[in-house]
Amino acid sequence: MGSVDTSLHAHTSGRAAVYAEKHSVTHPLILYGGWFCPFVQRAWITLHEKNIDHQYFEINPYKKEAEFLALNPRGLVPTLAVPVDKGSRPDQKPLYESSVICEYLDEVYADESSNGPSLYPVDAYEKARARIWIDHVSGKIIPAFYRFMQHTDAKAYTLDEARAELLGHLKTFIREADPKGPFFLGSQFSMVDVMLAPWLCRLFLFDVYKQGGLGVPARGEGGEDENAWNRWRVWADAVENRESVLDTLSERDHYVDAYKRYAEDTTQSGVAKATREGRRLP
Ligand SMILES: N[C@@H](CCC(=O)N[C@@H](CS)C(=O)NCC(=O)O)C(=O)O
Repeated sequence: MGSVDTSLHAHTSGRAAVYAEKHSVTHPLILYGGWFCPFVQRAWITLHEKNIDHQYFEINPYKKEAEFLALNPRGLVPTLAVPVDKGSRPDQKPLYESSVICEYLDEVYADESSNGPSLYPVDAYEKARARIWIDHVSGKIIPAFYRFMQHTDAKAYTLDEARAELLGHLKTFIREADPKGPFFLGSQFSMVDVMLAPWLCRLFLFDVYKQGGLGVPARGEGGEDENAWNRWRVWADAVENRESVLDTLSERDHYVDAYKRYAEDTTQSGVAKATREGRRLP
């Protein structure tokens, strides 16, 4: 994979280090993660929200150890090792794909007294509608995030086009949010919020790395989009300050270091390569 992505800070830091340490003891439910990875943070937030006992195991997915590949042939984090009772011998089976992991955790850990409410609405229509916006996050917002982050002068599209694409998808998203808020579905934090939260926490990187920054207009300067951006600020503030989000974040400077290779478009990560080649993200 080259030295590019293996020079990452090796461990969680800040509040994520505290949370990881609390979950460092051997447990049959194991989350294999990388502190920098937004897909991992989705799974981590879900574990935290639902108060699920587990072990967090930090790995560098760019160094594909045989043991890790045996669990997840795709060699990606997050990977979840799930306990399965095979008669007398407890065993583990792997699960991967962040959205699949989150859905699984929500479904299996459903004891309201210890796990709290489901992260999905109970009503079938509302649940299906939540999935539309989860799909919008994964299929539209996230690919646009990487196209913007990996923009260089060598691209066939301009920086302004990349920025407009991301902002357009964010506006479409927030216009569908419950107007009262603060979360997407209203007063309850839900899976829609979980799915976008990690990238929300990384939006500051556009101000660090891209000329003109993220480009969300300041209050009062949103023109015809003023209401949408005001609603965006309410959502962003509520999600960024959610305990489960704060507890799964490392130090800002470490993200700045980790995303330099994305901003310069030199990283060899699967996500970056797919973005470069115009393919669907892994
Ligand atoms: N679709 C996957 C994406 C996971 C992913 O791309 N993880 C990255 C880290 S952020 C990874 O493991 N990369 C290793 C590689 O690209 O070789 C998910 O949602 O879980």
